[in-house]
Amino acid sequence: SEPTVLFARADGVATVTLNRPATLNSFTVEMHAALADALSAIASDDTIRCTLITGAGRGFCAGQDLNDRAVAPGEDAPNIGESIERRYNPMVRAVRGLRMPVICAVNGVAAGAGANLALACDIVLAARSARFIQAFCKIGLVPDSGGTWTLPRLVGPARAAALMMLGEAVSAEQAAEWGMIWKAVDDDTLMTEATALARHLAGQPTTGLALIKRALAASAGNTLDEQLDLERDLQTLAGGTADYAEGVRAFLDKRPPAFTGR
Ligand code: T3D
Repeated sequence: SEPTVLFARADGVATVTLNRPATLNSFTVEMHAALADALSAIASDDTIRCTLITGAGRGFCAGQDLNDRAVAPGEDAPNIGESIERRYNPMVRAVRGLRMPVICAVNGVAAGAGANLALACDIVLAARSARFIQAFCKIGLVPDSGGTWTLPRLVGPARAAALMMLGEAVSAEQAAEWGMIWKAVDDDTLMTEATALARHLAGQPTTGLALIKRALAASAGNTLDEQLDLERDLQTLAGGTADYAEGVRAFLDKRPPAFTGR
């Protein structure tokens, strides 16, 4: 049968494609395992300097496959907290933990954990026809996959509360206007734009970008004083990289830099 996740590496870019298009790439145990394998292969391959996540078919990801969640009357409720602990939380930690930029190309509807997987990525591009839906409330659940952390930080608490309690769809353009994502782009150019961006990032100072990622992640829980100290420490590391030396040399030589990622 078809793999539930497609994984390709080229030009320093790993492309991960969720591949259960008949159910809008909703998550099964099998797809979670395949995605976890892909993310761990990426984490241990230092030739990969950018990751691109997208979906096959007309949707990006519709969250948990609800076919696996039907409960007959009288039957015990499944312990879905265990599914969060074993699958959704490790997925978000793996994406956030990658030491490189992670781009999400949201090719179509992103609902439930699918929406929040996208929001866990560093740079999100969405096709103009894509929608973001915090669908959880409609079936009695709480937004997961980090959504209650990312969404209020991205769009503010007022919009986050309404989106999470109403489950209304947000268009790609609205999402970009609100700062939930980086950009809405035409459907037919999404993948060319996302791939070009991924290739560009794969040629940039990868260690420096990883340090930027650390600074951004820490800023959510830090005071300005703590963040200033962290910036000093991260800049110390950045200043020791070969790419920094090359960046300065190339600037002074008036030539394009050749970064190695180190
Ligand atoms: O359980 C745990 O482990 C806890 C974790 C929870 C994480 C979660 O993500 S909970 C939230 C689960 N997701 C949803 O509630 C979203 C359900 N889907 C929808 O609301 C709609 O499908 C969409 C708004 C995403 C898209 O609507 P539309 O009209 O564009 O497409 P559609 O016709 O509804 O869907 C197309 C097909 O995909 C359809 O199948 P069919 O009729 O062609 O055979 C539909 O049933 C299927 N599909 C879509 N989403 C899911 C799904 N099948 C199973 N599970 C889904 N989540």
